[in-house]
Amino acid sequence: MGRRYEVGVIAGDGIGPEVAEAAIPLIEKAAVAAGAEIAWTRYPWGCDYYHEHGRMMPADALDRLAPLDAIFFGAVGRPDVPDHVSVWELILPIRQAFSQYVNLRPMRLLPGVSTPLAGRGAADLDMVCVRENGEGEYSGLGARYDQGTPEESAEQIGRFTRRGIERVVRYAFSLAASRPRRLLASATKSNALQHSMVLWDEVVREVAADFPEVEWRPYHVDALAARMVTHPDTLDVIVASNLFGDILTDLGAAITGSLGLAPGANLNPDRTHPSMFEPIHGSAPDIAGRGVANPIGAIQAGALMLRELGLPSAHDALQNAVEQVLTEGTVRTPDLGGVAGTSEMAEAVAEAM
Ligand code: GGG
Repeated sequence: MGRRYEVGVIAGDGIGPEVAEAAIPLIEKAAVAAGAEIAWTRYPWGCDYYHEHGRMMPADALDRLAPLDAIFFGAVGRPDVPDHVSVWELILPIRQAFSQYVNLRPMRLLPGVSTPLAGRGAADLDMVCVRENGEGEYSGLGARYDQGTPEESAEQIGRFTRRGIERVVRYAFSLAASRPRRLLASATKSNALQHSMVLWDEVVREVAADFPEVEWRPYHVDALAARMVTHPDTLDVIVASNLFGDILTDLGAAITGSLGLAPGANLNPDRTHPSMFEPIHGSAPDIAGRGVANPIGAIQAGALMLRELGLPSAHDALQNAVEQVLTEGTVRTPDLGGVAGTSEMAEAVAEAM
């Protein structure tokens, strides 16, 4: 047996545990076939933990996660805990503390999956969003004032640093340079956000000078959202701030078939701390507990994890199996128009491996 990897699992809430537990045996199988071993440690953190302990994860959670090779995350949030509490006490602190400043979200139309954009040049839809993942609109800065009075107001500060923009934009340009089309779209809104997005545009222009081989242009984020629907075939790599990237990638998932298919990787490119891998969907309380959630987003997140851990053949085996099952089209979860359950879908992928 080759290298042993320590992976922490935070399955979280709602459909998180259902899709994470369906994906884990497949990730394990792919790793073992590549001669590696994964030791999984499960952390029961999330909304149940919150009700028992008054917090989403323990005070020493980050210390316990820090030595791991990777974190595999399910989903966070439930109607009985305010969303801003669950998200701000679990997933966002991990991203920030571990400098996971790149949120990589591929948006590719997989074989056998239909897009609501049929006939709009979407046949070869293959985009990837590099979302800034630690600052911007999700810096957590701001306050409520004069609560309960007619003068009540709230401020949410989007804090962008030159360093924070520069590192994620550089990652995005490098990625674009490595892809066949070498295109990069930068999501901005500098006509209205006259401080933060003007800095964003300046830094993008500076970094672009180091990548003359990449054809790039800025788009106001509203125009970019429209372009994703009208001309998705003209887009390749998209670099976006935290909030813009969050929104654009849900749109990207919708036009590539289903939110249930979409994977995400919260990357620490400097490898000073573990990266974290998750399906991009949330906890979906409306279908939680029914065993019908699509596990493909979690399985593809697992494939990204294997690639980042240095197991490209394991990534390919898992990814090819997913694509084979989708191409055959006989096993489909309800989000893809079928009747298969979570475990049936995962079993089909296992058989295809
Ligand atoms: N599987 C990830 C998840 O549960 N996401 C919930 C969510 O909305 N997170 C906020 C974010 O991605 O920024």
